[in-house]
Amino acid sequence: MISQQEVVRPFPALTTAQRYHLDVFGYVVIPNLLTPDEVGRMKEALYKLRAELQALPDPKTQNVRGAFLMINESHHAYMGAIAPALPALSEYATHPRVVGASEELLGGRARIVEVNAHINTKAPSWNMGDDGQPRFGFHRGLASGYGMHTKNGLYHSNFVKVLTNLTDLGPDDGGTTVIAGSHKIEADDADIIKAAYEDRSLIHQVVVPAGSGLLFTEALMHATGRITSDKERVIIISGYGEPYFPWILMDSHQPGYVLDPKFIATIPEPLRYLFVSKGYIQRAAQYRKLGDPVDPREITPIRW
Ligand SMILES: O=C(O)CCC(=O)C(=O)O
Repeated sequence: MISQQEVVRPFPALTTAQRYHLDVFGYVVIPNLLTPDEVGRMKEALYKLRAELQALPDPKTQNVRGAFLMINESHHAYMGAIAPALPALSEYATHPRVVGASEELLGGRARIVEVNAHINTKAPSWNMGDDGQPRFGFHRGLASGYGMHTKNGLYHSNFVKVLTNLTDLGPDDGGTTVIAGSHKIEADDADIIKAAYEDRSLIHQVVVPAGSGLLFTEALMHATGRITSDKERVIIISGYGEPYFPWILMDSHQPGYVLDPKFIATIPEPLRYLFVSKGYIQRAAQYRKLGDPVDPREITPIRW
């Protein structure tokens, strides 16, 4: 069981239908994961952080309270390690509904391993196939069959993400694309991508209102979607692993980065376990059955 000294989060976090969808396709969209107020505060924080980062003399090698720019182009800012930079961003990664969703797929206690965000608009050019259809940068952080197990017939993964769109995503607004069911296919990635381009119904795209969360296992092949509208897309992503996972540094030009002890000192005690590992075997395994009802509690997040 998960200790009561830790922040309360919903379990099960998904309805039976959402859990079924997650198992079949490797992802599920959770509507209203964030409230409109949370969406507004987190979006404002991302704009503030982008401005601070872009004002640095050398944004490629310098950071703002640990956060740094991985892509800095006029149509695309990709910010990494953002959780410690501003309270609203720490709030995202530790939000009970976000963490609860990740823990359901992990099958136990989560640890934050990365927190990133994209602010992007239509790209000046896009890779198109010979068939005239767009290509995507499909990738995954786990090989299929690795880091997974089943319990009560349900799929669990030791590296999962919750990606929440802070702007509405219509069909032309670049919602994340995934290759449905690829988390279970132990074939070459290139062959899976080939299959998806041959039959585009295998490629699912997120088309949802702001505040919706995409929960997926990193064994699922996924990619940024193509924006063809004039709208800006803002998304925030947190990655969770088993408690013994490290905080992942996603950029080699900032070697040796670790969480700042000054930031660690500000973490509210019930959220500490999400950032700071207590040891190796701290999974606190927790499993549902498919038919178990979703936890109905409204849990108030801790404000930073
Ligand atoms: O930009 C997106 O929609 C997908 C982000 C992504 O590929 C990732 O988090 O690995």
